[in-house]
Amino acid sequence: VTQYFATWPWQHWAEERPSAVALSFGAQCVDGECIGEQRFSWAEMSHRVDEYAQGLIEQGVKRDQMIAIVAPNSIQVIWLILATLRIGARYVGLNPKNTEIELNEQLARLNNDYIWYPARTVHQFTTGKRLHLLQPEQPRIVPVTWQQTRPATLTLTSGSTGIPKAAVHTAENHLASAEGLLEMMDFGSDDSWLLSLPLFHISGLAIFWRWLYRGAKLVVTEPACFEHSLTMVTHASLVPTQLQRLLASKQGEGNDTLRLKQVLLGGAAIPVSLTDAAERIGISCWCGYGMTEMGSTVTAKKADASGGVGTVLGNRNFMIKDSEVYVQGATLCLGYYRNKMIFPACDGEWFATRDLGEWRGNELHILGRADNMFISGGENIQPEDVEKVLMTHTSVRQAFVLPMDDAEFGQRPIAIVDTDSVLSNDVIASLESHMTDNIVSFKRPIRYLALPKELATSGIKVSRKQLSEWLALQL
Ligand code: 4YB
Repeated sequence: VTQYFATWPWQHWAEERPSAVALSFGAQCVDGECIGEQRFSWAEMSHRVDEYAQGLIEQGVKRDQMIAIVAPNSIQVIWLILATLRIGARYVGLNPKNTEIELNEQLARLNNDYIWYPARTVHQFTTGKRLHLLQPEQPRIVPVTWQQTRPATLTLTSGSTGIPKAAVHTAENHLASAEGLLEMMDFGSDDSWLLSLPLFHISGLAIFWRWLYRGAKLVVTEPACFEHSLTMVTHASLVPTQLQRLLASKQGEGNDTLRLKQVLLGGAAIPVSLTDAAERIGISCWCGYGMTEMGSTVTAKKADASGGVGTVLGNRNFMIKDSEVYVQGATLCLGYYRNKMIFPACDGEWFATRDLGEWRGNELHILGRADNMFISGGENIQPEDVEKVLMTHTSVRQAFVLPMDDAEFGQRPIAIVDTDSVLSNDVIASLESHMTDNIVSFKRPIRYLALPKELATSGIKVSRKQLSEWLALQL
């Protein structure tokens, strides 16, 4: 077992490189100019974390208690997570876009001791005492030492049931994840990673831990300056739709304004056409495959002409059994938190991802999720298989295929698409002819519907469960 740090990672960097910039936040773009950027060095940051940690202690927070945060990314959330770790408490982030009812259900299951949310929040929360980000009245030493095996974070992940599970990770899990990824991808201590994904999702949390692991710079900006902030960093993590939007907005321009060296993609199938287009304007893409339980990325590669997700990173293992991907390693969570206990995430030594995979051309290929498969007229349809073909149509930005009950076939495929222009009859005809040319008849969608806006943007991933509930109302 690797002992990653002898003390809190930020204290380590504060000793090693006290004046190096650790954090940048608050930058806004006004008329193409970057104003208001604030910075903290590792030394300043380390001092601040101790203060906020004392502030939490003064409000009664104890070791091993749980602090829930319901907020979009912000500098406050970064301080709170650091302070939470500093006092040996546990952080869980919730998606503020959930409804008040959903959030209160999730909180009730977590049974969090404390809660923090921004002042402007309109929701009323029913679990946990409200916390504030405070500096202490009297400076005192925080009597907690760094222990990398202590449960540190809980990350909600929605399974097929829709009831999210809370994966518990230690700092050791997260640092092992960072270490393995950064063996493959260059991320030096002078580099900066944009906090481009939410801290309530593993993809955002993984950025946080890579930053601490390397002692590099973390850049936190308002969602409104997202595009501009990409010009201020060397690294970013993006889901494919974010990269697609970025490219669409840059159409015709080169990448002169982007310092961005490397983008790590993941979370969903990554079209080769997308990484090709990014590479053409000078953005190096990495394709990753991962999941919450494994502390994010499991396999990765530099983007190339094949649609695979590369090979396994250090500190993880994987195998394919009966077409399903199984994973294990030092990054695997301790288990799921329920009723004040932690239940193992797997039966034996391997975590069953429920993803279907294939080892081909010396790399892993993800074929889709086992739970998504359905049968139409006796033939198996893997929706992701059909979606991949839909996505090769030039005007399709995102595509989902879902089953619709059918008296004759049992179920038949329906497509829900996000297209560049309105989904007119002409566009549908063009999609149909594209499918006729490229996929066997039983897999061709029998209807096309436009992806509703509210579902396209409600989170980092479109939820199939929500899509199918929406679909049921359309037919
Ligand atoms: C995939 C997939 C792929 C996941 N092809 N299906 O740091 C990172 O690794 C990162 C960088 C940028 C964007 C996202 C990430 C992530 O962490 C993503 C991790 C994630 O999505 N976790 S999850 O628990 O919400 O979902 C996991 C599931 O997502 C997997 O089991 C797959 O079904 C799917 N998935 N990467 C195809 N490249």
